[in-house]
Amino acid sequence: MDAINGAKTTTSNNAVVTVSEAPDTEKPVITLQGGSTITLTVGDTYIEPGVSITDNKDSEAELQARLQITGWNYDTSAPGTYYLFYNVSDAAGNAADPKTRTVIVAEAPDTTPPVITVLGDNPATVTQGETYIDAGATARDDRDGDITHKIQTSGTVDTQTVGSYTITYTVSDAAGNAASATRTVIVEKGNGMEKLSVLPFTLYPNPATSHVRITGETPILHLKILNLQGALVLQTGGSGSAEMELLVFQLPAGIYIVHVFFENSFAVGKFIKE
Ligand SMILES: [Ca+2]
Ligand SMILES: [Ca+2]
Repeated sequence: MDAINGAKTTTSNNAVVTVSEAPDTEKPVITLQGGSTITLTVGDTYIEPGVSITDNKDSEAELQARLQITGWNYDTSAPGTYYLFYNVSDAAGNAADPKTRTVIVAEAPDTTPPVITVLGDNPATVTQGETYIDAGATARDDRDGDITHKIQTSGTVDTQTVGSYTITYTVSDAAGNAASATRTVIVEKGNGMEKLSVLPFTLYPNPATSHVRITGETPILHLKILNLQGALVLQTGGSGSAEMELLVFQLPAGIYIVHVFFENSFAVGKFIKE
């Protein structure tokens, strides 16, 4: 019996015997080529690796012609997980077990470093002996957004020494792309005088820890102490004498400006609280 050409008629002893082929009930088998999961990057072109199909009767070429691929439309413009479904039936109508391929379209890797914005003046200047307060920087990344909190700041400014200093800000995004920016800080020479006015008065000890004694030549009416931001931190009336002692132990360490009000005159001094 010829199994390939279906029914065959043979003649024997003048009798006609017709042998019918058993109906095809065997379904084709689909095998995915290229793996059941394919990973791409956004913007990549999907290339269908195809399938192989076997069947007990139909040729692969016939089955490939009847293969149906449905599901995903091959659009790789958006990241996501997509599915392709493979179906085929043989000529006798036996459907293969469908196969599914998963296509993962991954976001393109982050290769763009963050951008650091240095706030305030650059270069910044500070007078010798005064406190330098850095204005800081912000950082934004194309993927991570605001990553200001991840900025590392390095460098020091010795405000006691005239010169040029560099503050360096560095930051990396989650993918490890690094950025850095710098600020130049110039410590300028001050007037070199501890007392800003020419009115004679002394201020000691300086630096101070617990108290400051101020001695003028005329009675002191009252005193004000301001911080370098100009905020009044201490105020007191005078004692009627040319000498006063101020308790400063409660002040945070730093540099302070003293306004001394004498009769008919005014003077300004500066001291360091340790
Ligand atoms: Ca079949
Ligand atoms: Ca980035």
